[in-house]
Amino acid sequence: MKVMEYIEETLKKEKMHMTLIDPEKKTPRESAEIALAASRVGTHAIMIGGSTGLTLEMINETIKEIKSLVKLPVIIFPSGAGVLSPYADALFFMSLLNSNSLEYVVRQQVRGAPIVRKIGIEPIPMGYLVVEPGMTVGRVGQADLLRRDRIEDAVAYALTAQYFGMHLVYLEAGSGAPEPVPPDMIRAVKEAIDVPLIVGGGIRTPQQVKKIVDAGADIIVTGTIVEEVEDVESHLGKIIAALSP
Ligand code: 1GP
Repeated sequence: MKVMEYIEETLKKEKMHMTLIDPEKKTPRESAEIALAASRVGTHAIMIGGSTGLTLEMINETIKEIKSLVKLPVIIFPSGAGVLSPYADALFFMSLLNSNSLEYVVRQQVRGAPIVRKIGIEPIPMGYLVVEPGMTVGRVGQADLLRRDRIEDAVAYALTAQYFGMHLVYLEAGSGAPEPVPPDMIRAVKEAIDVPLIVGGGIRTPQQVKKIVDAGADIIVTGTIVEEVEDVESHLGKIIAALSP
């Protein structure tokens, strides 16, 4: 089954959680152990990415190690065209639609497209929208940050992603953000679009997950918490349990 089909089929039954791992912050073995712990408590997919300093070799080694321990789909969450690994199952073929730089809207994608074709991984077209404060990805991606109080802007960008034919919309507050994307913004975007909505950045507690899911997010992404906590299973278990009504 293709990864996008797996996402669509899973969303018919339940909300989803994806675990983001940054190969720059952990050894391949540590990353694989985090992925294994996350899989034991029900995460639905492993995303691999980071905003800075990643090499293809680090990504390849990390994905190989993860694949040796877990059966979940591994999806590349790319910072650019240089990180497209043949060992992954899929790639978020994404455009940072509210970037001021064409580099992140389309040029990296133009560089990556022939590589995607050559290595044969599944591209999943996704509109990526960076909301204040944006953190590293906002800065590196030269985002014209979506203001937290300008909900209509987020709705307009999300609709643009859908009308371009993108299969997913991702509302991103930035990794390590002090607060996740506001629930009112999530609610308004979800009401406007028909494609699944991913929300990530700054999600640390089950209470936040509940608010985000109640507002209409279909998929939540957490990264930082698995890097910081000792007991990934226990912490992530509570986060994932909060997805269910
Ligand atoms: C970043 O949305 C993801 O791209 C995850 O953010 O690291 O804050 O969980 P955190």
